[in-house]
Amino acid sequence: MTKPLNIGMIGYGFMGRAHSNAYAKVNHFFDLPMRPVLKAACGRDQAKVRAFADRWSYESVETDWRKLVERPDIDCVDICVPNNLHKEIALACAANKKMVLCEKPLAMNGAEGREMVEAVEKAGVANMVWYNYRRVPAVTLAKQLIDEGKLGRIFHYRAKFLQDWTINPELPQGGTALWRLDVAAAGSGVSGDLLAHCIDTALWLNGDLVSVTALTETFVKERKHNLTGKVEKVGIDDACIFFGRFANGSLANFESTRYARGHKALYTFEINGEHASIFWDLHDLHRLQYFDHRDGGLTRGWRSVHVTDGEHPYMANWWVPGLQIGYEHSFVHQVADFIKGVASGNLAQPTFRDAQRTGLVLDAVLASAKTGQPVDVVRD
Ligand code: SOE
Repeated sequence: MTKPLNIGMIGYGFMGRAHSNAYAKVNHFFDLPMRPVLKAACGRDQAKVRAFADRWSYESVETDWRKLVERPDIDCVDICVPNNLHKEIALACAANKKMVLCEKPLAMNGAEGREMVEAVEKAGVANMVWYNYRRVPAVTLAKQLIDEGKLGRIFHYRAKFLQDWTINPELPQGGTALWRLDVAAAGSGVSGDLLAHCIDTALWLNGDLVSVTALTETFVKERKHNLTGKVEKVGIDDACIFFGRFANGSLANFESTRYARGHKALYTFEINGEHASIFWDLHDLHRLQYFDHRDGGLTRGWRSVHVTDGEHPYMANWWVPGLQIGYEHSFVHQVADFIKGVASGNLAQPTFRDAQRTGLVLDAVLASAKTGQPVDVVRD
């Protein structure tokens, strides 16, 4: 029997939509012991949250997240609001024994993240952070190939996440759509928003980062603030570059920016090993580029694997071989894995504890950017 899993969604922006879509679709494609029920949507603006709830068929609305978290008919709370609210809501979820799914990055910094990990673990509630790119089938396949030892010893891990949407100096900071530019709401700039994805994938594929040396830049120093109407200092990093060392001895080379004209969401990573290399590109997300030096000499070269076959990760649940899926499916996969984890007692990753490792790398990156000196990553 499929049991209901009553979802309380806090926030109704881009991520509120991506997650709601995943809850609505997941049981159409995956055999699962639970079925998400869109019980309540929560947001401060009554008219907007009502419109969101109607569009996605949520049964009810709340305008105060505390009420939602306390409701006895909610099993699982999804936190899709700016980063400065994650901790308070997650702690309230733990206190009310609710399962909790949190948007990335987990927290404003490692200290907040630590409190959140402690709270959910002490309460014994299921928890997960939405680092969705792990569940793009081509990325999951990369993990499989690395774990099978196909690459051999890893020498290099190179990742970039490039965008170009904040170049205009007239763009304000703060408020509903632009909180990512406001340090008080976001905690950091591209490091927490974009590099966090690259770091999460890297720690998963290649293990811990032990030390980093970073540079950040804020190209536009002042912007009008939507909440105060005044021109205010910009506190976020517009661009962040770091290099570092992984525990396995390989070297890290990472870059993120919102000032790479022409690039909208160019997340790429390349891993170079002793025998083979892997390259992945979000703009072509259903392909994995693979080079194996052990291939026969004359035809040796990069293979572009179309990750759409039934034996590829997650693909047997979708269409027939050769037909590709996209960005939104990574969230569907994450919900499917979360439910399987809840049912088996073996929680799907990344849990809050896993995501905290990314938070601690971000702390080290931002600390290094202040001094230009290498900083060791703290281990909790
Ligand atoms: C920023 O533009 C953003 O939407 C991030 O917040 C997401 O995490 C990333 O996946 C796409 O870009």
